[in-house]
Amino acid sequence: MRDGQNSVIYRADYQAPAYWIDTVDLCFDLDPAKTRVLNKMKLRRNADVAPQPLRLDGEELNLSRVLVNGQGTSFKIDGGQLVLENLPEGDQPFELEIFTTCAPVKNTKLMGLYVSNDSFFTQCEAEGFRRITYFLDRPDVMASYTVTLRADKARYPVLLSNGNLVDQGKLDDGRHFARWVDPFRKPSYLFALVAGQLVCREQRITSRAGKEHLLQVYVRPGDLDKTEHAMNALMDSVAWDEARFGLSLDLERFMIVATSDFNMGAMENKGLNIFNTKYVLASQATATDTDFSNIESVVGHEYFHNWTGNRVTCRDWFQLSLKEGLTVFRDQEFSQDLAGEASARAVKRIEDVRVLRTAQFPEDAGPMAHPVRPDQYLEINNFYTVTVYEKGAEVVRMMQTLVGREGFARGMTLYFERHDGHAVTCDDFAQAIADANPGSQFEQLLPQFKRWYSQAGTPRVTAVTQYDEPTGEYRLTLSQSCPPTPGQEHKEPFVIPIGLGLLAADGSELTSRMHVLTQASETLTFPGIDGEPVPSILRGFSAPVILEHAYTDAQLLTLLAHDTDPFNRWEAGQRLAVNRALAFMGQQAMPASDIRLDQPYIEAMRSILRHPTLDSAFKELVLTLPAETYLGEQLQEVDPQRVHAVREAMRQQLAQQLQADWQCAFETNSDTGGYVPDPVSCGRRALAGMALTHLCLAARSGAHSAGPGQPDVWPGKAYQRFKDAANMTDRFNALSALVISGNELAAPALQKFHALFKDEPLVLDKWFALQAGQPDRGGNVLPAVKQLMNHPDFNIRNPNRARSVIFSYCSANPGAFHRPDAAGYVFWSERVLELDPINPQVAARLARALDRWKKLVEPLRSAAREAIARVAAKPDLSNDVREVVTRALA
Ligand code: 0A1
Ligand code: ZN
Repeated sequence: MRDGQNSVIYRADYQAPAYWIDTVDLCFDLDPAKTRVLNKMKLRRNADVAPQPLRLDGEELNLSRVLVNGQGTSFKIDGGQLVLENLPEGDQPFELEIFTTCAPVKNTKLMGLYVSNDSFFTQCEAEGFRRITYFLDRPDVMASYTVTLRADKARYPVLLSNGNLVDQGKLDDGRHFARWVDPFRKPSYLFALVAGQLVCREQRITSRAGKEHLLQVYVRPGDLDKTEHAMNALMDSVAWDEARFGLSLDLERFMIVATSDFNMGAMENKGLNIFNTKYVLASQATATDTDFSNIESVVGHEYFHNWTGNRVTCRDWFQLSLKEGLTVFRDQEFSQDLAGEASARAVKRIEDVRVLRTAQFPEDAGPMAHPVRPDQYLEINNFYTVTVYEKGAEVVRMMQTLVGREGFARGMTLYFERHDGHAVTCDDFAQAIADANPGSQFEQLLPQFKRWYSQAGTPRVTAVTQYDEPTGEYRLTLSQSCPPTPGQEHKEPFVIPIGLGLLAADGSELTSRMHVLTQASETLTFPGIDGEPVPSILRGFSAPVILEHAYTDAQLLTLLAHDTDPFNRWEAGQRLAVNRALAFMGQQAMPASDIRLDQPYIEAMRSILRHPTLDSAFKELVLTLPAETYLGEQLQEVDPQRVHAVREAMRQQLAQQLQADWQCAFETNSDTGGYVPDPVSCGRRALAGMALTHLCLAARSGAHSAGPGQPDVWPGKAYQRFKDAANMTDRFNALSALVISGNELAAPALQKFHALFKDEPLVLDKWFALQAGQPDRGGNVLPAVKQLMNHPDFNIRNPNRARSVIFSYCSANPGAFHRPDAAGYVFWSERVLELDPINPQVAARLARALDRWKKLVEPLRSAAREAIARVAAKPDLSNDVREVVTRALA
């Protein structure tokens, strides 16, 4: 029988804990096969709750002894929980001592205490602590921790836990110990320990407040030269939180430790953040600009959790967005502030919105749709979602938009005044923002605004305009609706801040303002407008909604050329592309090779590419066609191979028609000098890489500049650049250009790349991912993926490696995955079932690759349903996978 609950948990059922745990004294004898854990706790009854037995959570533990106030006691194990009925009566504190063992080396789920590369790591969020010892493993039970670690000194020279090191020394038999005391009370999910052969980069800093702190980044020996960027990001994070929100580092020592076996990106354990190596290690030779930028935001994210998550935590897991939405918002703001210039901030904003629209919108329209504050779950690990994180961040962003930056900062201050040291709810946060802004529109609208927390689904805003020539009156009617989602048929109107502007036909700006839409439909009137204007609606993507407006091509071209709002300028280009893609897809009979892009569109793209003052990064975003998943979402019924073919054909057209312009873009952007991952040089490298891909694509068609009949120079140039590149961004972009264009030089380049980086796991992940994600040519990708799984460097137990091959194919390569012969789906179901007993969290993420199966055209739809049903039919599935497939079939 599986440990733990097998039934759905409801938010409405929340009850305060029957006991409090005040102190925890943990002693670990670390051994991979059998680690002994002695857990001494001081508990007391919660006087506000009716007397009841103590039920402590536990999972995969071997229990040896239980003592209450030093005496043996009776107990039972019920559904994995340790139940104690004969406890001292009254509200006097009592001592509970529990001795258990566990087997870290057998822990393939990477939850609780596990071994990676002969070092020990822990992961306790959300419910991993119960795999270490019996406990009230819920975030509203906050205790003070003392931790003693004992281990073989030669094998595990570094022993770390949360807080401050108070003692260390030698033991018998070559063992040693370290004792750590965390000065802050915390929930069990923030507990961490690390033990192993590690080295660290150190930095002493003095905060604005004049306090001294020690920052450390721990990695495996040999990786130290890849920690500078993470350390810089950490120092920037400390300075930023002080400057922007007045929040200082509250610990003498702050540690980051990297592990190559990790289910997610990173974890904010108090004072001892544990990171996936992917978000720590970077050198110009091994990491791309994107890696550098991700490291900056993940380091920031985890650091900012120290206040938003750790000092103030969640009452229960339904409130997850309280810490995650807010902390994503904070890391997005951090990255924008570091980017500096307005145009670089806009680029970051567009990138964030792109993630929201390509990943969160589909989630919100599919079987796993849930509110930012969910109402129920079977497995909480399934709710670390783009909805809780990214949509949650948009909800916080709208609050800031509505009360202004200063008003929002005041709200944050009030939030910490009220709730520091407590476990609270999303309502508490929203209330603090409102109360700090008395008399504001936000305060008045608070109850309605909170629907963003309770109602799932992406709202649609429809804009209809009317211009009355004789009077010069322009009317804009905005209407909102929200489609039904599982369990929520009917939706009430949201509070939707809508950034608005009007442009004259010549592109000059006539007016701009923020309108707050609260009704189902509202009409705004603009008097005295001379000539029909072009509306720029939802500027800056001021709300996470789908905007529907029947823009004409002419209007979109005006916006693309002139809008003062960079987001809407980019958006106009995307709309032009979406309209064309949809038109081509409507012409079912037309072979993709016959697709021709019209001159006005080509010219618009040319003028962006040739623009004398626009940033390279912005150009790259505009020239990037909307993602296949985004295009698929615009359709009633999706044939992913057709979507892929149409998008590829459009890209091929851009490659051919703009060949001279790509060449110019490449030449002016290809030399960025000494490597610095700043926004300007990153943008230039991105555009140069894009240009190279298009030039290689154009070469494929034979329409090359060298003239008919002559071999084209660009694949050769790409190969040369691949070989000579001084940084991974240029090298990988050149390699991708060859792979994407299907050039014969791709094979030798891939071989060389592997030989160069065979000892760099994170680079090998890129090598695997590039091949599993390559454009399909006659069904060649699935056999390649199967071969990659037989490669000696493949290991399904390592989440990064599994993601780089299996997810890159199933989740990120729709054109290759959705095969008419259903072989992609068969592969998917086999991998989900293979992964589930190893690591249910990773399996459940993979299971979501078929979330949108109901939208597929036949026969794909039936084949996908069958594959999901095959997974669902397997007895003894984890809760994680069971929840995903049951919802998919509902
Ligand atoms: N709180 C972390 C995310 C996280 C959640 C669960 C994990 O368990 C495998 C790990 C990390 C964050 O937001 O960064
Ligand atoms: Zn987080």
